[in-house]
Amino acid sequence: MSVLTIETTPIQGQKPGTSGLRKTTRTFMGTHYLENFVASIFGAIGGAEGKTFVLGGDGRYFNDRAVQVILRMAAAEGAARVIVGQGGILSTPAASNLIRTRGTDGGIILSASHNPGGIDADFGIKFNGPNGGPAPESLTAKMHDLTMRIIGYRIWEGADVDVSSLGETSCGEMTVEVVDPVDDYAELMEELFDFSALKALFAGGFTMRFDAMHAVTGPYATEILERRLGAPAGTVMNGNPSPDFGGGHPDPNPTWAKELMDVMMGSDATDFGAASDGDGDRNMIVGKGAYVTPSDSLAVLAANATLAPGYANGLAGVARSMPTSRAVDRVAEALGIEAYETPTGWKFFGNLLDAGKVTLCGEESAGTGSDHVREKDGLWAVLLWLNILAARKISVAEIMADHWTSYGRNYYSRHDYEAVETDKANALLERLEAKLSDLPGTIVQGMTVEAADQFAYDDPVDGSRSEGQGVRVMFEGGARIVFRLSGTGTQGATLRVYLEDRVEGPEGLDRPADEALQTIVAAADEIAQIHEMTGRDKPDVTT
Ligand code: G16
Repeated sequence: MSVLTIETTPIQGQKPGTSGLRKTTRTFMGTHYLENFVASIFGAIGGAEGKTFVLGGDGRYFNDRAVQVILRMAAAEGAARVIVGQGGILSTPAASNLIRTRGTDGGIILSASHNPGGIDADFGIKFNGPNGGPAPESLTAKMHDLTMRIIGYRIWEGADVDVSSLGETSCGEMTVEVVDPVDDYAELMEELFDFSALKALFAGGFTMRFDAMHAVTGPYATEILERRLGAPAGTVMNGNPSPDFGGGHPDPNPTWAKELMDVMMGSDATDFGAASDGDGDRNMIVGKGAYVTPSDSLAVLAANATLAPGYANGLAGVARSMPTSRAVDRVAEALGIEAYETPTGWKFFGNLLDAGKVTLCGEESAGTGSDHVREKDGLWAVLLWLNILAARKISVAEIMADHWTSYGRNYYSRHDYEAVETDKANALLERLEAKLSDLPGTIVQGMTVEAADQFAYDDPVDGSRSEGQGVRVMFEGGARIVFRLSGTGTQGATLRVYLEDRVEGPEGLDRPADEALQTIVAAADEIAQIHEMTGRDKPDVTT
């Protein structure tokens, strides 16, 4: 075996964000870019010698080349075995599952999630630890530090490894095991959910559309929904994955999953609609004429989880990211379980899940999941919804109405201002932070500010502290606005404004969200002077 040592120099900006390192595809294709980061991953985890890893990605442009580079680097570093999804493909939750069930030393996942794919779009890479979850901040900081000091990396010189056929092959002295990307994951779903009830549901004429958005969940959804559960062919739409996601933006929200939304809001709506993103960890839920916000979805899943066999013994606790609406807190209160509030980023749920403090977690960014893996899981959320619908035998709209009657409603929306000049976005937040201490007691759009702060999180398991996680402005009566910059964008800065208002009921529970939130939207602009500071009249995306 011939191992080459290649000289390199540090490349600026290889700092992992909310979820790994995400940059434009062309950046990743640049000389030494991928290699420097992969070498830094191996360095940060104390080397690859004798270790076993999982490797796969969402199939976006450059996935295939990156897989070959990583295999050769792992071989050069003395890794014992790499388990690769056939064709280099693994959805993020399926990768997390394999890392756990095969007892590996972690895995490398190639994805920029919901960001578009293609040579002129985005690529990404992240490392998940032996628990199957995204590397914590302490580890990503080490990776970044190593990228700043790297002088060389090792790579095995040889032909491409054939990852198109199932079975074992090798790369130098390292074993490469090519596995079916769907099998293990589909089996896990069968353990968690009542597949007989779901089969009976579809056999009884229940209709649904699952929009795979030309992304990685196509084969997973087709196998589970159409083959194992007997949903009619055509239930899965846009089910053929493509390297540029059919030229689309694989983000399951009403803006980007418009094709599905049009179906669900039209006269031919099916009973249930759902979508998933580039790497299969996000989900969107929509009923006939009824869009369910991710925050409400988390609350409904928490309130009804025991209807699924995998959760029949109840929930240990729940967790949500700070900007996620507090709807699930009400459910936790009623169930008498703890509700944790973490910073944005699935990695923050890992410790809580590992310590058995929570069973379900979720985020406003269309992510929900449980302790079955250590990632959010799009299809899992869809199957839990289906299990609930099969058990309760009422529509999505009826479930929502019932939920709001029992727990009150947290009207919620997120406004995104994308590709804002970084300086302007930073200035907006700095200005806001500077006036935080003056805000309490002031009246904005007729509402009194109760408290305002910059969110910091003390991890109850390992005691680590994460600061600067978003500006919160809380109003008397339960309304709240959160401002933060996205950690996943690749162009300029994305300003996210999270808007929430609380209605106890019984009146006022069924208003259109944009109407119910008008005053909060105006308050956000008044407090942050979004228009003045960014020059933007309206958000680019509203979820
Ligand atoms: C990632 C993280 C999520 C986070 C989301 C949005 O999701 O895993 O925890 O909520 O990004 O983050 P931001 O607001 O910083 O852009 P994904 O699906 O992109 O991996």
